[in-house]
Amino acid sequence: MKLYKVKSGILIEQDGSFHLLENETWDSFINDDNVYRKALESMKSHKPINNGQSILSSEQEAPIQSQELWAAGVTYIRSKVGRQEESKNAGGGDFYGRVYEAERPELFFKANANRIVGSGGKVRIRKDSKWDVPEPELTLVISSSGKIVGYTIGNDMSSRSIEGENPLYLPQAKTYDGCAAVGPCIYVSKEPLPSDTLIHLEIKRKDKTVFEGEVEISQLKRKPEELVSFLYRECSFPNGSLLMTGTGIVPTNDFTLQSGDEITITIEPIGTLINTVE
Ligand code: DO4
Ligand code: MG
Repeated sequence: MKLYKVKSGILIEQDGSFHLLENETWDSFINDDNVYRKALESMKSHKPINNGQSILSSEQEAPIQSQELWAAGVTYIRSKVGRQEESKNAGGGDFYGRVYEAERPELFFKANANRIVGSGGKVRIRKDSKWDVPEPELTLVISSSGKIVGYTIGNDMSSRSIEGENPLYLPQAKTYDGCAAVGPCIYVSKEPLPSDTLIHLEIKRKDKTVFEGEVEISQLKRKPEELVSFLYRECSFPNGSLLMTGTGIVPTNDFTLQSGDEITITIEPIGTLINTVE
């Protein structure tokens, strides 16, 4: 079942049928350990509507309100290797290898809603950056109690030139206006996503594919619950949180994003997140 944040409320989609909840706020609906069951019950008490698709095309927003967006790093071997290469002249190579093996994962604060766009929005590259990539990441939706209640798709936009110059510049490489996209919806289900779930990234420039890659979430070095337990150790989240689980797709070192590029990330059964670079 898919939950969309739209201007007029919350739009539920299941098997092509849409139900609009106009009197619900995103924060209280999503921050619930039983959101799947609650959504099923809401579908029974709200008649199906026939203009769901048109509401989606005109009213869709990023599926986040007061939640903080955090991110995990170096959780796939490809991210470790890519970062060791980009920081080899800065003496940072060793840190990435160590965090990949360590018990404690890398977790960092990414953004709150005002720096995030939804599907169809424009992500940005920093003016003081020369080497930029999207990072397509399975993103967990977590309640205040620390339960994973759903999934969305995230793009953790990253400056490789700034992080590669010195890993201590990570917050500047990662957090700036338009630094992340999440969406298009929150996928909720009774069961967790299967381990053969694929993350697919395509980058198009003037209608031509300039990069394409794919990774299975079975390649994730850590369990989603392990990442959540570290995140919730000493931080409380009164409205719940979103946690990007790291990238397993890093374009080759000769690739950098350009203004106008279209970034498409697909994770079925969640859907597709599409953004252009401003
Ligand atoms: O270590 C820096 C950030 C890592 C990251 O964002 C990732 O692996 O996805
Ligand atoms: Mg990342």
